[in-house]
Amino acid sequence: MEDPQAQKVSETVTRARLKELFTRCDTSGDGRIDATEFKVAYRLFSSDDLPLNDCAEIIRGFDANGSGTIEFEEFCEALAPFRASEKRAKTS
Ligand SMILES: [Ca+2]
Repeated sequence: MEDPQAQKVSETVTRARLKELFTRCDTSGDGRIDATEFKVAYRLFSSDDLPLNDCAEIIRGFDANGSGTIEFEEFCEALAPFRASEKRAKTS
């Protein structure tokens, strides 16, 4: 049985890291990542230049509420698969 306290702490740390990442992407600081900000962030993390249309397409895939931008909660959802694999890597 997992220690619920430890689990809660690691969850908080992960969200804090996600928030930090999100803030870095959200250069305008309005709490949303639009296609232009995504393009800049993508180039920063992958050093690939993605066309703005492709950025908008990717955002549409994550954009659960149809706002055309990625909000923090959507950002967390989008990165959930990576968080899961991070957890697996730690326990194995
Ligand atoms: Ca923004």
